[in-house]
Amino acid sequence: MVTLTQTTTRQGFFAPGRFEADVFDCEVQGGKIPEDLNGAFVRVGGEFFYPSMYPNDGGFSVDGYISMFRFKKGIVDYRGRWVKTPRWKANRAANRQLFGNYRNPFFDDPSVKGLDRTVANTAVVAHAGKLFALKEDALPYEINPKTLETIGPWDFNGKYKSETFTAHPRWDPVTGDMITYGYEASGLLTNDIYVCVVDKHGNVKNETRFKAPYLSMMHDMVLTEKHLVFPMGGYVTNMKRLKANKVHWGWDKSAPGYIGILPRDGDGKDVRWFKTPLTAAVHVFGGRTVGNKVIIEAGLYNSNPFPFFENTDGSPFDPTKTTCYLHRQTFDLNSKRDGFEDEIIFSDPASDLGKIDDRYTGQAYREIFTTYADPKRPFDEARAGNLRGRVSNCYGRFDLGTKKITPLFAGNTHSLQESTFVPKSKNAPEGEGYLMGVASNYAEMRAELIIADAQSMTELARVILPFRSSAALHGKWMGDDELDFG
Ligand code: V55
Ligand code: FE
Repeated sequence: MVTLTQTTTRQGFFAPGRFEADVFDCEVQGGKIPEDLNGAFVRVGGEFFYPSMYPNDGGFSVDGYISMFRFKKGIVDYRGRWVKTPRWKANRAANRQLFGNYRNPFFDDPSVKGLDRTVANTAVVAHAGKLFALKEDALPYEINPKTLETIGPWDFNGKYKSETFTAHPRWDPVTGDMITYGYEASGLLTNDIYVCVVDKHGNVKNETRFKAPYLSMMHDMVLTEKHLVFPMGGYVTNMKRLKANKVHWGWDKSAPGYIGILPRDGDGKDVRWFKTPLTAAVHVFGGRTVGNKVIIEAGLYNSNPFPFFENTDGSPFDPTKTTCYLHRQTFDLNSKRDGFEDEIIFSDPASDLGKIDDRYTGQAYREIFTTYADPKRPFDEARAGNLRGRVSNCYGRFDLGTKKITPLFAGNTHSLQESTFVPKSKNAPEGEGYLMGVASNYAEMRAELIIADAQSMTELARVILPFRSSAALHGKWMGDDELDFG
């Protein structure tokens, strides 16, 4: 029996869904589905099966739920399944939550000691014909792309030598190599980072290790033609925290921020650390190496944006300090200093859910697709509730050359999730293709997939689901040439 605790973040539109779904030939409004879209928009996020064991657990322990909009010749089918990790299966067998707080194994039910605790709820990737659901505390979980049923963890034939794997690996667009890493690579509270290159056939071809200045979250990285760039800092953990039944990370605003730069043709000992007064880096969009300079672009918060990672000094969470701006950071590898240039290149608040056209990873790109909140747009509070100013109501194509943003407004009862870019063809110019993403329609209590022309940012069609699909986090377009969706 389940008792679902009603917290403010789990009510109304955000109440747990508790079902798996198949919807064939989905309703489409406003236009036709382009017939050259063949593949699937695959997303993963959290959907509570059993709520957390402890009240301070927060949003990152929610059971992973993978879903896809499968496009075939102008018809879209939807499918949603929980990621059936050992944790999910153990909970189902016991009919209750057996696992304690986020990345803290010490207060789990004794029956699950030693079991993989991951919920695989953060991101999806396709590589060498396999589909994976990812979370940074464990190995990738392989998923059957036809059924979305879970196959199990994948260690690359025993060749991947870390207990963890990032939610945000990158691809070399020239070689098709996947460049990936894991932090806390040797297990709980270890401070080593493992970097691994997997070739386009799925074979590990290169690896190295290094240590961070201190153990902190390293959620994302940048790949350039010559370097890997790892921002970190602010999030701290230790045995004392874990033994006190706290979630893995606390936020220490006095801790320095660091950016590690590793030459791709080098070894872990060649990493160079730059230092910064703290800003919270969660996602980084892209970057490039130009001569002796490494340049990255990212949406950076002034402070920790996650209320469930509490301040270590005991002060309350301050939502006014979490505004996100688009930054450009320039690191001079010739300089002897550990400082660097940091410029805000777009001074309206954005979100850190930005994407470039993946084919330009590591190269000079011109466009970033972001999700953002425009407070000047209308919001229908009578129909959609008291959420004015708290919804991401626009997608934007941000042009780094002109510094102009071309918006797409989702509607006056909507809030947008992350978008994905789909090139029109393999060789289409940068940014020519489609942008798609899911909008939560709070008035109609349903999810709507928006499909737009990525250049004009005009809407082409909207796929309507007859229910809420609340909490997906990261998603990706995966073409029929990448995966066999059946
Ligand atoms: C993030 C999300 C996670 C996580 C660590 O968005 C970092 C950042 C959904 O889980 O475990
Ligand atoms: Fe992420």
